[in-house]
Amino acid sequence: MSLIMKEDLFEDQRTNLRLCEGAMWLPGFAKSREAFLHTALQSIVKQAPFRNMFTPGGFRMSVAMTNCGKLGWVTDLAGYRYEEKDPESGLFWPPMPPIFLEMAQAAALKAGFPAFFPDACLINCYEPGAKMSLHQDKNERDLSAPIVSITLGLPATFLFGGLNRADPVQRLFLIHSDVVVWGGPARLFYHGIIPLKKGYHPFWGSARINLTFRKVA
Ligand code: MD6
Ligand code: FE
Repeated sequence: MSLIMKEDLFEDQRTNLRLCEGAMWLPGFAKSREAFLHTALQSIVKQAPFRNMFTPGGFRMSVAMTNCGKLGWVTDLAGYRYEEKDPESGLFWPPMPPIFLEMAQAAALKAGFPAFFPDACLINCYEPGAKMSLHQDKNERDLSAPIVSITLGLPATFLFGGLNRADPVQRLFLIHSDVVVWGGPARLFYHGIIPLKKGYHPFWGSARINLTFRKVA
């Protein structure tokens, strides 16, 4: 937390944007840490590979997922929930790497949430065509904490609505290293991702990786 990196000070031209009370878009915030994030992610995926889980309704999700941290988000025919162990391996989820935690806390602080202690990090992998329908994140017991969301690799159009599914949505074009912080009165707002377009990122290849940090328990 005490190490200030140059790239954090001389960020690109896009400026931080408050989307509404409680939600903030921090363009390029993860840039200076991308190599560390990449290395840490590779070791997580070795222990707990990406997999396409099933919704309670029996549909296979187009987004492949894994987790790190004390708790991991899972879904199957029994429902959505958090589990301490990876149901595929029976092992605890890999621990949250210090670089992940430091990044999430720095972003939360910037958005006005000074004491963020996430116990879960859901890692989403989108290949072209993968999407996330409008949903609310409401499986977390502690709704006072924000969610910190990081985009790596290919860009995606993020839909950001309101408290009701039918509320109008804003469309945000999130690119590599953008961070969105989401809490307070916006914590339960509907959101989603439109089908990913094909592309190639020199460092991350042909997929979009999204890390979302949550305080669950
Ligand atoms: C994604 N993100 O960006 C999906 N949820 O791929 C989410 O579902 C999400 O970005 C809560 C808060 C921020 C998010
Ligand atoms: Fe979500």
